[in-house]
Amino acid sequence: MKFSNFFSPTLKNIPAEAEIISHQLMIRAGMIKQASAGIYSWLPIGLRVLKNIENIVRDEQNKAGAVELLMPTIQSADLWIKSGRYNDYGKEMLRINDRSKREMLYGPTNEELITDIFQSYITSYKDLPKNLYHIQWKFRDEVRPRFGVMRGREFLMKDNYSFDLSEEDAKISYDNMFTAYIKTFLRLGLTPIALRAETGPIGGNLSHEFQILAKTGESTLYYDKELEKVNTKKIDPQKLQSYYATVDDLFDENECPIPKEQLNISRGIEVGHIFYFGTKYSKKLGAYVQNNKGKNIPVHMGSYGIGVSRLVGAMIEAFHDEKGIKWPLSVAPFHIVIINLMMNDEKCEKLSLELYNKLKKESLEVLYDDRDYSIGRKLSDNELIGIPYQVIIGKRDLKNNLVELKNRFNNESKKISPDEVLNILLDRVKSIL
Ligand code: 5CA
Repeated sequence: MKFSNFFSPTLKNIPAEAEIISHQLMIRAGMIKQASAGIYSWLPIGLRVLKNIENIVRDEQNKAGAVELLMPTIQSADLWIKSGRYNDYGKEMLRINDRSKREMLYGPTNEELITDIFQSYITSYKDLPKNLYHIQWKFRDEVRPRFGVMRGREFLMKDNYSFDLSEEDAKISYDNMFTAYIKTFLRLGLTPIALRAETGPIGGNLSHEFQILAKTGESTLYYDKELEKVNTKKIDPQKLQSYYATVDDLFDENECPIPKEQLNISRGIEVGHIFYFGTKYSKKLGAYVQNNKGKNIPVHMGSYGIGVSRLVGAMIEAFHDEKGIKWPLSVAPFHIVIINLMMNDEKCEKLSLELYNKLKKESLEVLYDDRDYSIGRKLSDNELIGIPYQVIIGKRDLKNNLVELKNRFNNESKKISPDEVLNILLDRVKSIL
């Protein structure tokens, strides 16, 4: 992609409405534009990152044995009236009337719809267990949308729903998702802490939140210090769940089972939340299967959510410096940016295009910054956007057959020959594809 043909509007000044760094950087780097309170357009750079994160989340779900489908954003109120949540959900639910005055809603979550799909087709224990998911936009009319995509009104969520014959089996599904969540967040380069949590409007009595440590997080976490040291290479969900770790709503100083010296209190961003709620929805919506004795029993269910669009903000909170964003290669909008500092120099232009074409041929995502802007503007824009590898081509160095290769993630840079640059990039970037 040539930058001159691309659309990536950067801003120099910090937007007044953005309180936290990730929100500021997302606006300044041209990732999102607010359409109305808590509702955003995703501009090209933002969309690329969102899709990359979505694909990692999807890949880990598929590896864990979950099966993808797609349910609509707009739902009929009927199933929600049956489950009893149409009134319970209150003002957070966006209610709409269609032209025939039928009551519709923009889905804040999908327990009802998926349970209805399940009960339409599955009637025997022989078809269990099942774990179905989708990645779809949700709408919650939050009282206080804030921090950009962190607490939006419209946001992208990955949500799955598990169906099992018994509580015992359902706990196996729960632990399987617990493990998949830890793997997903580690793969994104984040450090997740899993904590016991409130179940709220989803229901049930077993639930864990997955939080990323960040000073700007909205939740306060109370957890055993040991949790940060647990070896996550071999994830043991039972062991991780055995440590004391809880969110503020459930914390009681007088009932805390571990000594004060062992307790860490930190702020965090909730990036995932899992629930086991037994037969709450299956009984109301008729999701029964025949067991091996021919008896009809309601299935045991769990639901599991990851805030995909929230993760974009959470990752920026984790990966930035004073100049801008530092994307890990795995989710970066492009792998490499070639920055030609001298657009009117024939040699700079020739080499830039040559490298651009060679790297593109190897299926790498390359941006060629061919804009007719000042050197300062081009360099600062690229620091802000945070593409992990910068190849900086200038007239003076090129006389000595040198170009600069900068790693934006650790800010190390060196001047080497164009051939060496090519070898290094092919080696490093290809190894992660
Ligand atoms: N049905 C369940 C699990 S699928 C559910 O809806 N869980 S939830 O309410 O906890 O949401 C799941 C995840 O979506 C949260 O952990 C959070 O990361 C994300 N999320 C929730 N509300 C918002 C919001 N307003 N803006 C951005 N992300 C959100």
